[in-house]
Amino acid sequence: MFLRIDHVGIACNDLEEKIAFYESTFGLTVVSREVNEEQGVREAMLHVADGDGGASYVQLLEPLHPDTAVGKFLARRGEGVHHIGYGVADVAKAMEEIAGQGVRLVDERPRHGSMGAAIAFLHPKDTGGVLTELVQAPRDNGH
Ligand code: V0V
Ligand code: CO
Repeated sequence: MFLRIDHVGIACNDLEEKIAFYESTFGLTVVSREVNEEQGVREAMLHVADGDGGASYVQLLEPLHPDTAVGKFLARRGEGVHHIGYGVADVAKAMEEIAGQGVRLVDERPRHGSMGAAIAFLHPKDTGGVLTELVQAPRDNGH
């Protein structure tokens, strides 16, 4: 079902500071920056590698407000790994198959994600404490 790890989402307090760290320490390059009001984040994608199943990224996430998914996470746990995003060919199909196994979906329908992707989250309480995201990249993205 999964084609690749599309991205690892990392919660941070200061996006620009963390971008500078990832660029200077690991030599990664920012390929996209977006504000996603629906998800309550300002985020940047940094390219890590290209594989057979498509590219993989680190996604740095800064909350737009304290009362958002990432804002609450930061208040409770501090900075660190927030979610894993897996690449899938068909997000609606993957949602249906996974829900059929009894895993709760956070989203009833796919949402708008970074770089034109269609995304959906699975509830961390049903996935061993790991917030899990399904990512269907757009066709023109080389995936
Ligand atoms: C919360 N919990 C987590 C968690 N966030 N566990 C593991 N990883 C996380 N990231 C746990 C938390 O410790 C609580 O456990 C419980 O879930 C309820 O937490 P809460 O703070 O009361 O929060 P809720 O219930 O209001 O919301 C939790 C969910 C929410 C997961 C439903 O964060 C959500 O809807 N997330 C999906 C959207 C999202 O994260 N968007 C930002 C990334 P205890 O203490 O009760 O045991 S946007 C993105 O990735 C984009 C745009 C992209 O990739 O393109
Ligand atoms: Co994500």
